[in-house]
Order: sequence, then structure tokens, then C-alpha cells
Amino acid sequence: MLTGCEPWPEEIARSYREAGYWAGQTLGEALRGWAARGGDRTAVVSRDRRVSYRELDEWVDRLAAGFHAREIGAGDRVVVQLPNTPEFIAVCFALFRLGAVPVFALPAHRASEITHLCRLTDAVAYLVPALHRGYDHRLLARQVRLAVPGVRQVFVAGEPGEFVALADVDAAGTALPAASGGLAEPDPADVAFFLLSGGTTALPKLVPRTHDDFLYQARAASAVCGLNQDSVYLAALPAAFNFAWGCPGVLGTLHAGGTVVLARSASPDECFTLIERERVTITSVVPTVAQLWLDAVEWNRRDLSSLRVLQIGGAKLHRELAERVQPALGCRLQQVLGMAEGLICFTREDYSAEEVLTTQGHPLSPADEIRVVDEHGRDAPDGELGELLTRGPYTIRGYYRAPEHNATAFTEDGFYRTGDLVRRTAAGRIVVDGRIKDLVNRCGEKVSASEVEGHLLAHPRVAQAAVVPAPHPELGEQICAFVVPSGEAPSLVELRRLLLDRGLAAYKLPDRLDVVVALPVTGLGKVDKKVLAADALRRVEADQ
Ligand code: J2J
Repeated sequence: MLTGCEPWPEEIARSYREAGYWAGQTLGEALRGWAARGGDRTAVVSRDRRVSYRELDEWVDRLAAGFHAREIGAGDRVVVQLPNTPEFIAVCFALFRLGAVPVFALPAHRASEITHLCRLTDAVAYLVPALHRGYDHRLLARQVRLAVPGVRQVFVAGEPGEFVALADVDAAGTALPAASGGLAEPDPADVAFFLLSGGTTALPKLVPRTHDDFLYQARAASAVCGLNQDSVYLAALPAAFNFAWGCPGVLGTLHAGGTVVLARSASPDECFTLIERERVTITSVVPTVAQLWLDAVEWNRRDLSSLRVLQIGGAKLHRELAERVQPALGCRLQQVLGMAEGLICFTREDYSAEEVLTTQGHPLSPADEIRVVDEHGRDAPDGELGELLTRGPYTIRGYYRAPEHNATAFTEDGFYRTGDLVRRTAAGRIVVDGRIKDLVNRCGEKVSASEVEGHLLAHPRVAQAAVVPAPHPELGEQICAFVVPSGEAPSLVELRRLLLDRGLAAYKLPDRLDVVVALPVTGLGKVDKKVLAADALRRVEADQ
């Protein structure tokens, strides 16, 4: 396995293989099988392009050959920051075929996140769109190259400026025989790609996912959702987000022989148009997007009758919203509790209506092991709140290059500490009821409090800073910054500008600023985030 990653213990890995969970196939090989079956059927659709299974497979081979000709090879890390376009899928599979390892950045990431990802992974290349949502990613690429000279090449989907056009990589590939012809197939047990954790640390952690574990996840999720070749999945969220990538998402749909439709944004305008045009049957959204959609059906008269399932996950879904799904959209609701680190729980078709509305379901795999433990690590009885711990055939055993953090994020016997507070019902359903990890879940995007605090402290007149969540009617949670100033307090606008200048993604900027004379501390002298969160809630309510 790639150095810096934590493999499953040999005996457990063997048991996953013997049980058939790990099929010993790479993602690149899997696509060959899907293409052989899918032929001229449509694999991927975007606003202006349709790609058949056969075309996708050939495109991937050409790109693989083109990357190979540009000296990208097995084990090389490549930061991929592309919006939902067919290129994103083709590039990832091309890298999989070479045994190179894509690192999934989100389109909203900026210099702070991207330079960190490039440094942490020793990336040799960086892939960007030319322009996305009015932002010129070539400017960002210039900054990144200056900061991290190890990034030897930048590839651009679109007009490349001084960099290399992805179209040229494609063209270069035609001169070579099929990429896999001369290249060794990567080891299915090795890392296929890195997902970003919804982490709590000042610098985001990376989640190494193997071919074996992820193909299993996608296959099993596809089966749970009953996908087949008539299924049409709409990727409304960024495809680089685990939810849209493999729960069952893009990979589960391709595995089933269905069609993946790529939306550039989750806006009701764009998504409803695509649902109507492509007869979409299933899609996945976070609760804030679900709310937008449910409000929009009142005035947007698109035909959404093809939609069979709306998956909602990524953040707490309130019952009132859950109840509106079926009447407004005429489709079934499926709640999903997932995480980049692995474990996914789904509500199932045979659940009672009440269970679908109020629980986050049960684990995908019979081999998923779940514990709900109290603060002393003892198993909590059903119905009582505790931290969710998990291990299983698609849950990682450690973050990449993070031995110290891994020592606390995982138990000695390999359970991942999710930081989620849950209870288990007598029927074995999981209900998420809070969290003990230090982050803000804003529109399903996880914002690490300590990451934002670190940047706030860079302001010369900020002596202390603490970030906590508070409820927000549209965002789910908002980012509240408490600041102890030294001298004249900076304004919220000033702090937001500073964070943007420091290259932080815009979704991480504080929504509120409260200036205080001191931060509350616990008996151990740490900032008391519970007291602060309660204080934030009071202030938010007082302002309404
Ligand atoms: C409450 N909290 C939830 C839910 C995730 C599918 C769906 C979501 C993610 C995801 C994902 C929740 N109710 N239904 O990767 O494959 C919070 C929990 C969890 C954290 C993980 C997938 N569903 N959460 O959201 O890695 O706190 O993955 O630990 O971004 O989101 O965040 P992330």
C-alpha cells in the first residue's frame, strides 16, 4: 500500500476477500467491464454533451496514454479540481488506469487548501478548469506552482494560458496503443484516490480509499438503491464529494449500467431542467438543497415525475422538511448518513414511514461493525446517546501521513471515532443526535473550527478566537466567530476579507462575529465550546 497509509490487518483483509466484498478488481478494469456491457448506451450526460460507455472507455485510454507520455505514472499524486463535467470522470479513470492517485479537491477550494493538498501529497500535477463560476483557476494554479514547485505540470480543461490543455493530453494519447497494453495493472488493494475528510484539524486530513474498498461500497450501495440500466442518477452536488461519487452516485450508477447526469450547480433551475430532460430517477442532496428544491416546486413547473428516490444526507434532516419530500416531489425519501472515511447508513424501502422520517437507517454492509460508546468507551444500551465508532470493509484504518492524529481518531483495535453522537433504536436504526467534533456543518460542508481560528489569529488585532456553530434557517448551521480583540476590534467584513486574502475557500468565512472580553474556559483551561455554542444560540435568537 502507498507509504503513509494504514492497511487493514492481513487476516481481516483476507476475510473481506473470502466473503467476496473485495473483488480484486481495479476501478480502471471495472470500467472496461461496464463499457463491454454498456456499449453505445449513454454513460454520462452534461448540459451540452453525451458520452456513451464505449466512448468513455476509449477516451479514458487516450487520456491515460497522454498522461503517461507526460510522465505521470504509478503512485504519482495529482490534485484534481474540476467541476461536474464529463472530463472529471474521464480524468479520474485515466489516472486510475495508470495507478496514479487523484486527490479530490472541491471547486470552491482556493490557495490555502490547494497548496496544503499539494504539499501533503507531494503532488506532481494539478488539474483545473479555465474558468468556473466566474473565477479564473489559472490564477490559482500560478499561485500554487510558485508555492509548491514540486507541482511540475498544470492541466487545464479549457483555454490553458501558459499551461497544458487537457485536449492536448487527449490528442497526444492517440499516438500510443491502449494505455493498459504496456502498463502493469495497479494493485486493487492499493489506494485509488484521496477524499477530503470533513475534518476537525487545522489542516484538512486526507482519506485514502482503495480500489477494492470503494468498488465494494459503490456496488453495495447500488444494490441497496435497486439501481439498474434504466437508472438515471443526477449528480447535483460536486462529484468529488463521496455522497455524489459513490453512495451509489456516479460509480454505483456506472456499475449498474445506468446513466449519470452532471449538474454544474445544485440550483433548482438547473437541476429541475435536467431531471425533466433526462428523466432522472434518483439524486442526492444535502438538507439545505432539499429545502431550496421543496420551496421551488411551488413555482417551478418542470415535470419531475420520473424521480423515484431523493437521497438526503450530509447533515441533520429535520422532520418538518423530511415530511414535505413525498407530497411535494412525488418520490420516496431515503436518508443517508455517510462519511468520507467510510461507513454509510441508509434507510430502506421496507422501513415504516416513521423510521424513514426520523432515523438515518442502518449500515450498508453486513460486515460493518458499529459501536455506540459513552465517554469512558463503554457500550451504551439501545436508546442511549453515545459516540458512534465503526470499522468495516470500506472504512479506513487511518488518515494519510497522520500517525499522531490517527492515534486518537482510531481506537487501538481499528475503530474509527466518528465524533457523531448517535443512539440506536431497538430495531437497530441509527439516529444522529449531535456531535462532539469541533466543526461547523454549514450546508453539509464541514468547516473545521480550528482551521478558521488559525486564520483569524493572523489578524494583528485578534488576541484570541474561537469558532462554534449556531443554527441558521437556510444554512442549517452558521459559522460564529468569537474574538477577543487587542486594541480596536476588527469588523466582520475586515475579518472575512483577511481570510479570503489568505486563500481560504469562501464557504469557510464566518457568518457572525461576536466581540467579547474573554473566552469561557473549562476546568482544564481549554476554551469551553459548549458554553460558547449556547452563548451563540442566545445571541442569534436575541437578534431575530
Ligand atoms: C446528520 N449528520 C450527517 C446525516 C453525514 C453520504 C452522505 C454524507 C456524507 C458526508 C458522505 C449525516 N445526518 N444524515 O460522505 O457518502 C455528518 C456526520 C458525519 C459527517 C461526514 C456520504 N450525514 N453527517 O457528509 O465526510 O457528522 O460526508 O460524520 O462530508 O457528516 O461528513 P463528510
